[in-house]
Amino acid sequence: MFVPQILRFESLPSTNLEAARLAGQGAAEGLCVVAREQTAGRGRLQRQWLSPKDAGLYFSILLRPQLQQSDWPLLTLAAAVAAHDALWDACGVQADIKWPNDLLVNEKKICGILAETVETPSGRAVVVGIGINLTQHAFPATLTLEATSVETVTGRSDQLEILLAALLAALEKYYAMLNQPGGRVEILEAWGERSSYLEGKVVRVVEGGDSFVGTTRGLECDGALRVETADAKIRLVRAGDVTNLRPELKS
Ligand code: BT5
Repeated sequence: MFVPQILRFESLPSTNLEAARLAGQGAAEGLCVVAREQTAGRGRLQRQWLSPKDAGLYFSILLRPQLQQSDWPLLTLAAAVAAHDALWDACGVQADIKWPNDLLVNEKKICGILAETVETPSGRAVVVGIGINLTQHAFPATLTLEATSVETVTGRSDQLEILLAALLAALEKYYAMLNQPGGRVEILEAWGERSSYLEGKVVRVVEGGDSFVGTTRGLECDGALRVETADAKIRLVRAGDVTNLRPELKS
């Protein structure tokens, strides 16, 4: 369990960077950083997360997990489950989870999650950063092809505070679940119930310089995605990008 402590900023380069900086100064588990805009919002693999002013929730939380390091990937799955539930509870948005932790509506990204480990004087910690789009007016045209927002789905963009409250409640719930005996399995099940990517999805996987096509076949107990290739072999994906090759776009 953690006790949330929320620090709010008008503008930051990145809420993850600020949370990591404070972690280095000894900040406690549960420290949350929220900014109205990010000038250098970060995605995975040095990619960018567009974070225009008041257009989304830009949030990071510091965790100091007692879990075995090998279970830490489950933290990002738990964060995806929490963001999924928060979007539903606060905004009535039903999202799909794309492995490992993108949230999509109609195949477009509404939420991205970036978990980063940080070395601190009191041990290794994790900063989990979550970006949720509330509106996409300020996005360049190229991004509107791949991104969506709460406003595009529901017509409303004014739910930042209730979304934040729902996100904190859900993070507390699933973090506590993960820390209980048997919690790993429960998180994997919760993830599977919310993701169309669990089983039978034809995907392209890009991992480092490698790229292959296959069909998803569930998760390993550490959260790796099992993908069956044309030669009936199972490959385990731990760090790649996964794309649906047969999108069924709704209006
Ligand atoms: C992610 O990376 O999806 C992780 C994003 C995490 C953002 C949060 S915001 C709070 C915290 N502080 C940070 O600095 N970061 C975290 P990735 O899977 O690499 O996706 C990045 C890609 O998504 C980009 O290359 C674009 O194609 C696309 N993208 C950029 N901005 C977007 C947005 N606002 N909405 C949807 N897609 C976006």
